[in-house]
Amino acid sequence: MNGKFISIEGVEGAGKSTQLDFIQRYLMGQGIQLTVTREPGGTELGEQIRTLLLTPTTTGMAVNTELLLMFAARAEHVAQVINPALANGNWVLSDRFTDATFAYQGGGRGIDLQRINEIAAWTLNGLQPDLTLLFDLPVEVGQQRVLSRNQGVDRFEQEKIEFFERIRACYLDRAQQEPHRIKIIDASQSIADIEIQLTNILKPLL
Ligand code: Z5A
Repeated sequence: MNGKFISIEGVEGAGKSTQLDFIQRYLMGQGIQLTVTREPGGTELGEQIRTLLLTPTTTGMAVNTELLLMFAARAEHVAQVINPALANGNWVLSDRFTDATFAYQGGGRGIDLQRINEIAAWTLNGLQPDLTLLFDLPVEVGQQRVLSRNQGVDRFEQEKIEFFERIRACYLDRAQQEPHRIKIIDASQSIADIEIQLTNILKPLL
């Protein structure tokens, strides 16, 4: 029997990485064999593409190049990691997947969503998460958290606030269109309260 595929999404600083650890501990504590991975990346080739995409010194990348690199990394990720793990009965937990492309390259960069749909259909052969956890919070709160983390910023994090507002709106729009798959987490709450929200969503899946 195939395992379940869960993705985690949200604007920067929403707390995905923080809660990824909690979700991992929770699911593994229930005896689930879990593959934890991320996008862009998750494979050797995908991690090289990630470096190209995130390095702040990569300047002037055409939006279509950005879109196609996201899908190139994803095609590799699906073929090498996600599909084999699911076929093996493992669950897969991915820090971002295709919803991020709709939000960032569609909402953020302004690429036609229909074009993204077509590339997704061609590349993914219908694969989509069984559950997507959308960490939602006001963009400024996420940005404050990233700044207080005191690490360098990547190529996306250099963008203006309006870029991230469009991304947030696109994510929320998708959640409204697919309420059964995409569950909104109020990421402005405390870490402990978010863990309760996550447990309430994950429990029925078990
Ligand atoms: N991207 C794209 O454009 N298209 C695509 O198709 C895909 C991706 C797949 C990947 O970056 C970038 O690629 C991403 C989108 C783009 N760009 N951006 N921006 P990533 O996913 O690796 O990085 P990120 O999204 O920027 O994640 P992040 O900045 O690391 O945020 P996070 O993981 O959501 O947050 P965190 O590290 O867990 O928390 C941030 C800080 O807040 C940290 O100090 C925590 O201790 C603190 N924190 C966490 N939770 C809380 C709560 N509840 N209260 C208070 N403080 C908290």
